Amino acid sequence: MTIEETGRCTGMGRINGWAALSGLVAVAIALIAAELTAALVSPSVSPVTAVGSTVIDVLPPGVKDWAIETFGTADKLVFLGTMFVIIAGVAAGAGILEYRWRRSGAALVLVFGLAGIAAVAARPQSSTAAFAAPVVALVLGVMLVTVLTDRLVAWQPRRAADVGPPGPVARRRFLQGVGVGGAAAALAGTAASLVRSSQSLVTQAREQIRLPAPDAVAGRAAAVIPAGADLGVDGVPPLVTPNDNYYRIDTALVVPVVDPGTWRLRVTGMVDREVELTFDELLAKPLVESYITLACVSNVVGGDLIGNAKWLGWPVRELLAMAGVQEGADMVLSRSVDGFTASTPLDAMTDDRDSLIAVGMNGETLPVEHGFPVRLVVPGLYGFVSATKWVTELKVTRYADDVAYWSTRGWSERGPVKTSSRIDVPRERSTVPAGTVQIAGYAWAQHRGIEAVQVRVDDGSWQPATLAAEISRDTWRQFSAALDLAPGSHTVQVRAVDSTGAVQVDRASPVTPDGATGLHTVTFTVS
Ligand SMILES: Nc1nc2c(c(=O)[nH]1)N[C@H]1C(S)=C(S)[C@@H](COP(=O)(O)O)O[C@H]1N2
Ligand SMILES: [Mo]
Repeated sequence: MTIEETGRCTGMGRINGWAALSGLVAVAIALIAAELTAALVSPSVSPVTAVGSTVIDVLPPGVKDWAIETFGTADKLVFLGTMFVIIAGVAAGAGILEYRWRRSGAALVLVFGLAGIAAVAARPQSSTAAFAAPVVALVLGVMLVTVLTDRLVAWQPRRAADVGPPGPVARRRFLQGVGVGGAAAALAGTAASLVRSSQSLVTQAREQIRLPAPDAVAGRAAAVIPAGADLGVDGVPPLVTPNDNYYRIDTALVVPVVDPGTWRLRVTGMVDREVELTFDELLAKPLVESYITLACVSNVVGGDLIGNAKWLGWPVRELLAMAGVQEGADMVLSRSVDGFTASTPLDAMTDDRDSLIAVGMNGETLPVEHGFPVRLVVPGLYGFVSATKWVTELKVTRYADDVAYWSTRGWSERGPVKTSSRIDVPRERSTVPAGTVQIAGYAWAQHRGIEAVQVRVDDGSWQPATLAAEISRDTWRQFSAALDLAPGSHTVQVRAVDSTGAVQVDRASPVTPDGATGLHTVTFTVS
């Protein structure tokens, strides 16, 4: 009996389809079972996120910068989507390979499984338990691609010698394998997401925290926002950014899960005595509440990677004083649970500014994506050199001895915020009615303060804008200017002057290595 006579042979294209499906189902079950395992035994590290995080860490800096600039806060979604497509491609490929050349597809899955184990090993948050998930993925993946291909070969033999049970029986066995596999994947996926949502254990812990009020000692409560701080121009984002709208930038593919009950902050390095602080001890300290505008170094001219919040925390300088900083130190390397580090000039953490070990944001416990339970906020510096979220260690050190995460990836080691300004209204390419046109937005030069804002229309002369009252020199400041403009197209520009008298740099330069310069320019039509 030849293969043709059995009527088994379908077109090669269709067989490839079935083979690809075997690979997809095998890898789907393997990865979903691994996610379930990770959710149960090591919530912060799963094979998929470990591989993703490792890729993010080793990606050429230019690619990351491009991704943040192009996709902004959606960068993680785009990244995960790309990963999904690549994994699906590899899985389908493994299925086809395994059908054509037995063991080759399984070998491919094995290699990816080993890569998963290596990635988990490379994650700073990994414990021994974290290895369970990639091992589960590897074993299941190799086994299932082999078993499903056995069944496919029995139904669609490649050689006469392969022929096993009669066609319809073999077909049923293969389809059953794929179907049961798909159902198992769906079930495991549901279980994993249920477990994940109970990781709301940390969310629950967060909700139960009652933050103390700032200390009653004079100077520890937040400044009262002066009446004239908000000019009330329509279309200008709120002076204090709601937590839900606050920009989020970090390298964490999944938000680190940190239990406040076991969280510790250690002060190490060039100190007289190492200090270890628990969350309860931190809450018992005399806390300060302060409005601070935090900006990302990746914020392009006119961009929105900037926000202003009322932060509650304990001054870093008081913790450093407890530890006793030694002669010769000039930097604090702060470290997060996920391995991210930032290098902050020691001065900025020992002078009188409100550099905070923050636990609260706008009257709420720190949201998880903004660093729960504890993060740093330092007035005057870009986030990448100061605002470590999920912070667990402050190492007092020297720039000569230690380098932070971004400084090894093309960014500078220091990052004072550059004097900048942004026009929020009118919007680019909008049309506004004839008459008096309101130009309004924000200017910022954290810790120096804004002294003046000027606008100009159609390359005319600079004219002073109205400045809103300032909350403090650590926050952004609104401006507005009412201009009479003739109908037609107009271009408006803005520039700020900081309290040292320095005028905002008008020459355009990119965000790397230490923040963009240039003037925000908006073109609109008066009708
Ligand atoms: N652990 C950790 N902390 C981090 C980062 C990070 O990648 N990981 N990114 C920093 C950068 S670049 C910025 S701009 C701020 C952003 O803080 P936000 O997301 O709360 O706005 O966090 C900083 N803290
Ligand atoms: Mo940033």
